[in-house]
Amino acid sequence: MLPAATTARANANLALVKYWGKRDARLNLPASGSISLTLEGLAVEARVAFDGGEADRFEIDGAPAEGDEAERLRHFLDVVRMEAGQRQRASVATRSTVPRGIGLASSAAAFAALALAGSRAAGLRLEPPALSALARRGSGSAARSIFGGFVEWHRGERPDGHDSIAEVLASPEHWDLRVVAAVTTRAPKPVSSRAGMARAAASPLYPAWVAGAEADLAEARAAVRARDLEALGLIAESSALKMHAVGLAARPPLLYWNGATVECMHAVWALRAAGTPAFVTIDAGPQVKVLCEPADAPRVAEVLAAVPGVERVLTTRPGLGAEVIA
Ligand code: 2P0
Repeated sequence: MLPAATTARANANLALVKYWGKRDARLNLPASGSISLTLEGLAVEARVAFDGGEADRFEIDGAPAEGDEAERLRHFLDVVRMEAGQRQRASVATRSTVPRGIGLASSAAAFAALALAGSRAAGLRLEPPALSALARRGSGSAARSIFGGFVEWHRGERPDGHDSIAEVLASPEHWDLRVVAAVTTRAPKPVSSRAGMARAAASPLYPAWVAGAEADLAEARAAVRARDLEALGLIAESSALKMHAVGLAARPPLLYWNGATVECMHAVWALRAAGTPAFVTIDAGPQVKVLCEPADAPRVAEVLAAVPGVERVLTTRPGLGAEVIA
């Protein structure tokens, strides 16, 4: 008899040293390691029950999932079933606490929550490293959202990926930073992260990107441990801009930014030149995230909100890892 439905919650994470490229696309094994900060309040809750029936059933924020989205969820459930050695079909419902359609709802939070809820509902009790490896199969960056605070996801060397798991670098309490996010569009992004990474791998700049990762990771690790905002901010900014440069040099080019994205960068750099330590990072989309001290967050938010094209500004802080909530 399988346990009843299980519900788990996981937060999104912001990469400070980016994951951008794979050494194995089927297993979501990264070409290099990455370091992230798990963010409070940008959560997905997932309820999973292996309750039999003819087929898996998926609901996302109250609406049935279809097409590629459903296929990706079904594939992930197959991975969970394989691990648990069982065949029952499941019903899955996810609910995002992030306002939908603002480009901050994250597959990392969703697959971390699904890995925890799904494995428990299938009768497995996985330790955090195994949970991280399972979440990675759904979405690479989900390996990091299993853990709270500052997290490193290791590239690993093994072809089976068992050593490509995330671990905690420092707890959320270690360093009370703020992340201020500027939403510059609500339109869905034209190129998914997965497709973007595949295109970037053919860029002439890709080998340099991969070759530089170890040095970036070492610098970021040391900055986190020392709570050195300037060191962490400069490496995070550099990692993000290098990631986007790889895409710019690809054919066809990959550019996730819009005009407001660029104006936000200039605004943050002007603020920094005037003495406020604030640092930009950008993921596979046009939103701008800024790292800063808690005391400076209101000023950073005000400056970003004044940039033409910025629709909304949100402030968040280090958050917890995945947990079972029901
Ligand atoms: C990151 N991103 O490190 C990087 C930076 C986006 C930009 O991880 O194909 O959804 O599922 O492994 O994890 C987004 O990619 O990609 C991502 P898959 P994922 O956060």
